[in-house]
Amino acid sequence: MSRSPRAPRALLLALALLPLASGCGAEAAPAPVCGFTIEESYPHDPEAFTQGLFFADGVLYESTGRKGQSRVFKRTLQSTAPLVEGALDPTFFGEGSVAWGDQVISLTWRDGMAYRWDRTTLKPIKLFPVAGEGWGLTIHEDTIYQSDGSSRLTLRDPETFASTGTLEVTDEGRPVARLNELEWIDGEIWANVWMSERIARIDPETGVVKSWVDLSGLTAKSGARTADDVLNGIAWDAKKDRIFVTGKNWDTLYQITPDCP
Ligand SMILES: [Ca+2]
Repeated sequence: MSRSPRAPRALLLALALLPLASGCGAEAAPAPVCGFTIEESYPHDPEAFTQGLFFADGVLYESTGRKGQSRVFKRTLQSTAPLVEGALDPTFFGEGSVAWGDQVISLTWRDGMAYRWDRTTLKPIKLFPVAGEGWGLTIHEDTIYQSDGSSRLTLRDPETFASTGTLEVTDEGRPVARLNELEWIDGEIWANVWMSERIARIDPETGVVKSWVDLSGLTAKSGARTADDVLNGIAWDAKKDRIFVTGKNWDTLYQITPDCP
């Protein structure tokens, strides 16, 4: 009887690779996918092409896109009517926004400019250049996190808007691209992924996705009319620990609770 000399060699190779393979697998396991519960539903302006959303001062702040329709405004949970609003230059396409001190800072998509607004009146204070694409913004203490449609978040100094670092976001060891609207929620960065119904819950130290919130079905439920009408808004009321989500031109804003802790 003759045995193929290749078999033992292949077996040895497989055995040699086994610890490495299992080690990698353990480190890069896919993040769990969780469902959600709708706690409350509130109205959302179906004409608002939502690009930024956050909750502060007891109200919602929203920033919207599209040239000629881009604005930042405050509204209550119960009504879509703006309490106060500011309009961007009509040639600009508005994007994400964040509050810092007595200001609101908002991005434009590909116009290379960003705004500082008076937090109370939403009158523009300053227009300043920012390189690259602007997508989402959120803030924790003195660090602003900005997305640009890639898998990498840029950390910024809120006073100067200078970059202070980057955070590569990964799941299963692979980059998670198209990160869009952001929210700092209780020690995590939440980011919805453009053109999907998923929100990544990101470890802000490592960039690793800890879990996914799968909001499947919410877009259709929200009166989305076109393929552009995607999930794109996450806000957190830190005082009452309430999480809100909405989307571009959705007719509803939802308070949700993820099924994962
Ligand atoms: Ca947000």
